[in-house]
Amino acid sequence: MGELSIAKHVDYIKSLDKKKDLETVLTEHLRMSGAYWGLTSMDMMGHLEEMDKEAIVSWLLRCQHESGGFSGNIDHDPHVLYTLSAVQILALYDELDVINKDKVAAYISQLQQEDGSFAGDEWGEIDTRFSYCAICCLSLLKRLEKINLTKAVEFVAACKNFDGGFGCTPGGESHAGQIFCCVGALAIGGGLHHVDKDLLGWWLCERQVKSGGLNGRPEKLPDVCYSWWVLSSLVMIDRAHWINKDKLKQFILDCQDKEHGGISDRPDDAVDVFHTYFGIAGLSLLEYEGLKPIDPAYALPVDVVDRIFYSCEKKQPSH
Ligand code: GRG
Ligand code: ZN
Repeated sequence: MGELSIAKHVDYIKSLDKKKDLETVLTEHLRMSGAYWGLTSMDMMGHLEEMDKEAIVSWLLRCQHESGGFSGNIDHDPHVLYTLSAVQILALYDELDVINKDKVAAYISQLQQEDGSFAGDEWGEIDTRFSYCAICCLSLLKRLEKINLTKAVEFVAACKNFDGGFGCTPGGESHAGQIFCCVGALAIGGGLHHVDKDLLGWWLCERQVKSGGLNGRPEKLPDVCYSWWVLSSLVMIDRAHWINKDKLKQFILDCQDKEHGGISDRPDDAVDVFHTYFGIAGLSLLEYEGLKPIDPAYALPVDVVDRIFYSCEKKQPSH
């Protein structure tokens, strides 16, 4: 089996900030999530301190709006997706106290709808991705009491399908990305009993194809990012041993650009920071040597999550 080229991936992520190519311009609006993917990768590889924390946190704070929500970049509109990424970055840096947590919580709670679902922003699109973002973010801020958690969990449970999977809204097709969001939201919100673990575990492990990679739905191509969406879900329902871990490890390693660093969706495709993060996060779940372990529900290194929930005097976690 090949090796993870950690030094190359560290250089690749460090180079991203300086790049001014087309891809950078096209993804400017989601820079907050890009920063979360890059910084979390650096932390898992043990190189977070090589990034300019002060500059990152001061840019991040300029992305916060009067409403309390964060946008993907300065002068863009706030969205719950970027609000979660901003909070995750602050959690990585142990700087959650620099924001007014009540204000962020107020932004998120006004996105909750009567049926328990969440809109992503003021335009009102509903999606279980936003339920996950809201629940994960409020849990990290220790402000879950600011929403109706019972209704939030019920809405996610209502998105469960006959095949054990979950979709964007009730009746929506099962997709591994939405399954991560729903299982993660249920895990954090105390609703994992709504999951049929054997049925969902079966559907998820059927996502592994011949090459060892995982796809997101039946008949689709494998893609490195599903190493996260599928495997984190399997870990949360205690069924990770139902896939061939060595073959998945090999598939991820085969997607590296060993010369310039970075990981792509499939072998020999162009690399990007999204797939670099999900490849490394997948390997972390597979307990790859030299990587920090990652929490499957919070999508943050376990030590970061432990610092938030266990480092105070309290004996019990508050999530
Ligand atoms: C903190 C990890 C973390 C996530 C935040 C945004 C979000 C919450 C979750 C996104 C979940 C999701 C829907 C992931 C899927 C992304 C993806 C690869 C979509 C592609 O879908 P298709 O149908 O591609 O275009 P396939 O693979 O089915 O051909
Ligand atoms: Zn992908």
